[in-house]
Amino acid sequence: MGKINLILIVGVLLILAGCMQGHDHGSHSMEQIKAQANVITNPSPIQAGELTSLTAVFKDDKGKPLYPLMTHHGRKVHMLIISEDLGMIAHLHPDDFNTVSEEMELASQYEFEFTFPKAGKYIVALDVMNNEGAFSKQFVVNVEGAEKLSKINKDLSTTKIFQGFEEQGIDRYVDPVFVSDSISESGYTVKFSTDVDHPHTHEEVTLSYHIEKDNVPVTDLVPFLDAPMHFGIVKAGLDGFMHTHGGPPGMSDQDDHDATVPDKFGPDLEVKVSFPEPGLWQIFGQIKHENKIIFTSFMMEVIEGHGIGGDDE
Ligand SMILES: [Cu+2]
Repeated sequence: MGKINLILIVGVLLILAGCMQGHDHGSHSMEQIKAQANVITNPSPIQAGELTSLTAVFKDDKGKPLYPLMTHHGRKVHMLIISEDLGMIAHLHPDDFNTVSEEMELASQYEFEFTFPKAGKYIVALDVMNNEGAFSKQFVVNVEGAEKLSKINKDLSTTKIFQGFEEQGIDRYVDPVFVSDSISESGYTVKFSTDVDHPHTHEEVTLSYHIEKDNVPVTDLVPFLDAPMHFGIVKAGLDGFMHTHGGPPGMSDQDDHDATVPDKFGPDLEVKVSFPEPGLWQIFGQIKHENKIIFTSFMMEVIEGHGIGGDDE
């Protein structure tokens, strides 16, 4: 009897964990399916500066390989890696490294490669979708090595210059991007603003971006992986994460896979989000201009709201 109760409790806890993940997609969350994911790294533990293979394994709620996965935003499996100092991001897909074979798809096992630059903690966030809905899962991995990640540099500035990185194949850029190092003369000036001065938790906030190059508004941004703008939004401490998409004003709801994506747009972009937890959040954005991929990064402080937590619809 006691054993059965324990199993029930564990079951309920797992379902609760699943529900919490359902809120990871911000204000416009898609239907979240029940599934499981795991990441196997080689070497394990991961060593800084050493090429690491990461294998993501997806299972349905019955423990069978999660198959077939649907292409969303140009790829079947998306991985974002962000360092605990909030200074580094990478956005990877299995197809960036190898042709995804039918065997891999049937087993729902997908391989990635990455060299973690320094020792410390990183969030590894996975996103997949099938015809029933979306599934998101995050892991925090610990990387060993002599050179450690630095502390978070709290920087609430709202105008920054970001470099464009030449794509390595169409919509492919697999190297770590250090946002603090990306200030350069030839960069893009990005102005960040929000429609509320002090965002509260569970409150819809519009984050707006204005992009210029050499003092001229950029009006010919192009979609990157089937969305005008991609976002990886992570909380200091790596205990909160959202992966979402934005677009030109009026077309910012880009999480629906039937959303219209314009061919050319700019200089203004926005995304609507709702933060589940108070704290310091880093908002990484990704846009594309010509053959360059631009990673933006701004910091925001979110304060506890008055509403009842939990439901951010
Ligand atoms: Cu992706």
